[in-house]
Amino acid sequence: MSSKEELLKRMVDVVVNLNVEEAKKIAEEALESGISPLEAINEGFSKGLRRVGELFENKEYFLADMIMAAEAFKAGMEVLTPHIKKGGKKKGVIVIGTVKDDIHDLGKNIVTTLLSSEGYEVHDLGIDVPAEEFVRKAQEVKADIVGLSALLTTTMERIPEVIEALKEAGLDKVKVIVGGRPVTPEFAEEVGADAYCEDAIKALNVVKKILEG
Ligand code: B12
Repeated sequence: MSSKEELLKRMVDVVVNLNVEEAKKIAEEALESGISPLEAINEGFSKGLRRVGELFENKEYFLADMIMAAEAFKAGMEVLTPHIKKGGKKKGVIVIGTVKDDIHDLGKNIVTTLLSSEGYEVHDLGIDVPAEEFVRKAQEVKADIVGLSALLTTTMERIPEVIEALKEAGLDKVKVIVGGRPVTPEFAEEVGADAYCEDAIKALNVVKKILEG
């Protein structure tokens, strides 16, 4: 195994082992060794959380473990995020948030960070955001795109509600991009979203395509 692969594997492991302190250390090590922050997030820490999700599903991990894993992830992210390079002038306006009744925000935050760092004006409404709030903010800031995150099978049903509310408010031109674990490209298409993004890099490419052609 190359030293890079080994570092990325250790990043997966610190999250699975719920080790907050080690997460910070390994994030620093990764940066020092020249691994890009995005690669570290996608191939390291995020994979660790995915594994934790599986362990939770198999009842090997409990809610408290999932909370600690999220803490380890956040600790690593704090080290990595400032190193995501900033660039570009304002290119478009995006409103993003996690749908109502859903409090997962780690993935959405990565998308927000990446899009902001690329020069998009991103308004992050946070978690548990009702449809009306997406509409209100999109009107206020004249959003080009609304991004919706849903991590639960129960809350992905909120996505069509937001799309409907945007239409009712006459915001037909606003593009809707969606992401989160249970969401699929088929679901996105079925409910009338403009794009499904499996990760933050895909989100950036999709946003670029929508706004810059
Ligand atoms: C960490 C975690 C938590 C943390 C969340 C902490 C936080 N601040 O976010 C805590 C402990 C709070 C939590 C709580 C719960 N969780 Co939880 N959680 C997870 C876990 C392990 C990881 C999620 C995560 O952050 N992944 C890492 C990020 C980087 O990936 P991501 O979210 O997929 O995001 C990427 C893409 O999806 C995409 N993306 C995401 N959002 C968006 C938005 C846009 C606009 C775009 C373009 C792209 C995009 O880009 C992101 C970056 O690459 C998942 C397992 C999993 N595989 O997802 C379970 C999971 C989602 N949770 C689950 C459950 C059941 C719960 C609880 C109901 C548990 C409980 N009994 O209370 C509660 C629900 C609380 C609520 N009302 O929301 C289940 C859902 C099952 C289901 N079918 O619905 C999962 C799948 C675990 C499992 N396998 O059972 N959870």
